[in-house]
Order: sequence, then C-alpha cells, then structure tokens
Amino acid sequence: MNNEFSEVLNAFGLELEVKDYGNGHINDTYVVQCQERVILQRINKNVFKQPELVMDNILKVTEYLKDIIRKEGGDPEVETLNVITTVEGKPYYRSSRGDYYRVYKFIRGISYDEITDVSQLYHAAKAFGKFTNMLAEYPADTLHEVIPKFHDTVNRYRNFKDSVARNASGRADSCREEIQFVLDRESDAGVVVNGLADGSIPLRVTHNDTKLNNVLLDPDNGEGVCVIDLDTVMPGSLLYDYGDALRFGGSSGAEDEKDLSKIHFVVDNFRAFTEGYIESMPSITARELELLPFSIKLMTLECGLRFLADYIDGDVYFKTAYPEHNLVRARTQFKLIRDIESMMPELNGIVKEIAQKHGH
Ligand code: ADP
Ligand code: GN1
Ligand code: MG
Repeated sequence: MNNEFSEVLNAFGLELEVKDYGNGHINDTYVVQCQERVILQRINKNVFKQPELVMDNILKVTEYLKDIIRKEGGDPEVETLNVITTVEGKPYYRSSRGDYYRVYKFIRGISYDEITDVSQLYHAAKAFGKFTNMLAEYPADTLHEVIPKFHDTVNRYRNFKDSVARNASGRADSCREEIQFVLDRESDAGVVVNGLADGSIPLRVTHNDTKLNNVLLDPDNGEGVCVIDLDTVMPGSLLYDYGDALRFGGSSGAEDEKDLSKIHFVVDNFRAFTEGYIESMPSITARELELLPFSIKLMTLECGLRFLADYIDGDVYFKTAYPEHNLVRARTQFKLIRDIESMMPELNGIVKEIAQKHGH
C-alpha cells in the first residue's frame, strides 16, 4: 500500500491493523483487524473544482433519501449511498498532496458496463425514475451547481465552437465532417434549456449522469438496488436523465465501438427503459412525456459534441486509452443520432402508448 493510501485510510479510521498475538513458541501469530468492505474514491479535481460542494450535495440528498426509504420500509444502508466520515467527522479528506478522498459503504450489486439483457434497462429505469420521484419535493435551489451549465446544451455549443476555433491539438482539420454534423443540429440545443427558463419544463433534482453502470442491480433477481455516482446531482430536467440513459442504453454497441455498422438504436431497449421510467415516475408532466424521444437525440448530441470538443482540445477531460478514443466515441454518438432521427415518429408513438397505459 502506498503512503498516500495509508495516510487517507488513517484519516477515515480504516487502517488495517496487524498485531502480534499470544505467546506461542512455534508459530508467528497475529490478530488482524479487518474493516467492513468500503469504496474509497479520489475525487477528480479537474472535473469538480470544489469537491467540498460535491460532498455537501451528496450528503444533503442521501440524508433526505434515507428518511424516505426508512419511511417506506426499505433499507437506507443499501438503497442509497452512505457516506463514511473521517475520524474528525468530515465527509471527505484532503490529503497532504492536496487530493480529495471519500469513502462509501460498499453496496452489493452489479454495475453493468454493457447491456446483456433488455430487463437490465427496465430495472435501471425503475431505479432512476424512483430516484427522481423520491426527490420531487426536495428544494432544488438548495443544491450547488457543482459543474456550472453541465447540461446547458446551448452553452455546450458555445464551448464547442471555441474549441474548434482554438484548435489546441491541431486535430480540427481531421474531423471537419464531424464538426459540421454538430453545427447542422444547433437549432435543437435550446429546447430543454428554454423550457426550463420559461417554466414549461419543471426544474427538478436530477442525477445528470444516468449511464447504466451508475445503478447497481441485484445479482440474484436483477432488480434495481441503488442509484450511485451522485457527483452530478443538481437542479436540472428529468429529460437529461431519461435522454442520457437511453443514449447509452439504447445503443446496440459500446460507446467506443469502432465498427459503426454495429451501432444502431434498439427499439426494444427503448421500450423497456421507457416502461420502467414512466411506471416509477408518476409525477411526469405532459410536456416531459412529449419530449422524451427528443431528449435522447439531444443528450446524444450533447455527449457527442463533448467527446469531439475534447478530441480537439487534446483529450483534457475524459479518460482516453488511445489517441483517437474521443473521436471514436463521438462517431458512435453521431451514428446513433442519425438512427434516432429516422425513428422519431415510431418512438413518439411508443411513448404515447406507454403513457396512456399508465393513465397519462
Ligand atoms: P465514476 O464517476 O468514475 O463513474 P462511480 O462513482 O460511478 O465513479 O464509481 C465507479 C464504479 O465503482 C461504479 O460503476 C461501481 O461499479 C463501483 N461503485 C461505486 N460506488 C459503489 C458502492 N457504494 N458500492 C459498490 N460499488 C460501488
Ligand atoms: C462521464 O463519470 P461517468 O463515466 O459516469 C461524464 C458524463 C458522460 C459520460 C460519457 C461528470 O460519466 O457526463 O455522459 O462520462 N461525467 C462527467 O460516458 O462529466
Ligand atoms: Mg460512474
């Protein structure tokens, strides 16, 4: 174990203790104090400029959720994240190197990086929908905007154009077609941001990063156990959560699949997720329902342009495994968008049908 880890574990009172034990004359005997299983995370300082505020949001939201879960007869130790504080009672520890660490109780569950069965989408949707529904009465304006304008697609376009103009990596000329693809769709960018501004779309407490691997599913019965990765919980629109989940979960392939012939939007995945989401989010409004299919396109566009901007910036934000990684990711998003665009009437029809079934 490196020194940084022993310093951090010590701060959380989690140091592994090994002591000589007993007075045997033959063997060497030790008593080992093992701790419960926990998750230790170093918070990304590049992404989260003020980790204290991230932890403040997480504590507020998880304490609130625990109360609701308890009242509903659930298990608050399992159905939401539980922050373990330092011995001094702080929800994070700043190491001597200046890094921020936090510890959560370990929750038993599977985090799927790829979909292996369509039921995973149904159960993930129920968990994400329930998460937003439980927070429906939480005062959204008491939460910090830890990444300002995170899903403000209009602002993402502004930043994208700045990245292209700056061309820090010199890569812009190698992806003119992809840049044009993004620019051609700029008129979509304002739909949700403007709806939030004029009140036609309700401001809610949202998760904002609803990849399938951010929900733990029960290894035995496949049901949703807990929504995790709460770093980006902020005021937002439910359309961000629904759209981003299907950006990922609606794809037939990995986010970084190089062979684009393997990438298409899967209607069965869409149907399963939409069923689960509408079922567990009874307070969804008519305008939100109407925009569900559009939100998938919007969030896929936003994510694609973020990958492309990062490629042009020289890979400064997302972790990459090889030089073209961000460009490959952007291309899969754009392939999906073409598919979604051609399927829009069909997707709208399916949402209407499911919504009616649930009394909307
Ligand atoms: P990132 O922001 O890098 O995606 P996450 O918070 O999602 O980080 O954590 C990464 C992975 O660690 C998750 O996908 C999940 O597999 C696992 N994980 C995170 N928190 C817990 C927890 N409390 N219990 C069990 N596994 C967890
Ligand atoms: C990041 O942290 P992770 O891997 O769950 C990103 C999301 C992107 C996603 C794309 C804070 O999510 O916004 O949609 O990658 N999170 C942040 O895979 O930027
Ligand atoms: Mg995650």
